[in-house]
Amino acid sequence: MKTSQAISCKCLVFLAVILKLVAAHPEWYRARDGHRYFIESAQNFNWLQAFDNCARKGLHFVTIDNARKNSAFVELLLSLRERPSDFWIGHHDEFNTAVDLNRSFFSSASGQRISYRYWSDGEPNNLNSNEHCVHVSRRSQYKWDDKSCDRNSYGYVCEKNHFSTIYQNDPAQQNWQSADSEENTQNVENMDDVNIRQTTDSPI
Ligand SMILES: [Ca+2]
Repeated sequence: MKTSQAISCKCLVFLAVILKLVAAHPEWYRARDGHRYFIESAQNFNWLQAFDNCARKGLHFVTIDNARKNSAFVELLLSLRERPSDFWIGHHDEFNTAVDLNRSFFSSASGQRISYRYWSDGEPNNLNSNEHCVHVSRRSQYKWDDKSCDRNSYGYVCEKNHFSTIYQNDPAQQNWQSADSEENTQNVENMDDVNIRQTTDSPI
C-alpha cells in the first residue's frame, strides 16, 4: 500500500513539473490593435537577461509609449489569467540615482525618452536609488513600477518591431522600416518553436 502511495506521489510531482514547464513556454500573442508580443512567463529573469533574450530572437524588448498601444497591451495581459503575472518591459532610467518621480525613462529599443506615463501610485520611487528598470504585474493592473534591474524573478515581453509604431508616419523612415520589417519577419518565421495566439483560448 505504501509503495503504491509513494508511486502516486511521485507521479503527481512529475505531472506538476511537466505542467509548470508547459505553462512557462513562451508564445506569441496578438493584441486587439494588431501588435504582436512574444511573452515569456517563466518568473526567473532579470532585466538584462530579458533584454538579451529578446535581442537573440531578433526582437525588441517591448516599449509602451502611447495610450492606445498601452490599452491593448494591458487588455492582452489581463486575458492571460492562467499565466504568471509579472513581466519586465523594455524601459529604463539610464541608471539615474535621483529619487525623482518625474525623472526620465527611455526605450531600450529606440533610446528615445518615453513621454507617455502609466505609473502606479507613488512610482517610480527609485527605492534605495537602485530601481532603474520597469516591471508590470497583474496586482497593479499592469501599471508600471521601477524595480532593481538585477531582480531575477520576472518574465518579460518582446515585440516584433517597435519602430513600426514610432516611424509609421515618417516618410523618410519608410524605406528603412520596410527593409527592417522584412528582416524581422524572416527572423520570426524561422522560429519553429513558438505559436502565435490572440489569447490563450483562441490560437491564430
Ligand atoms: Ca518602485
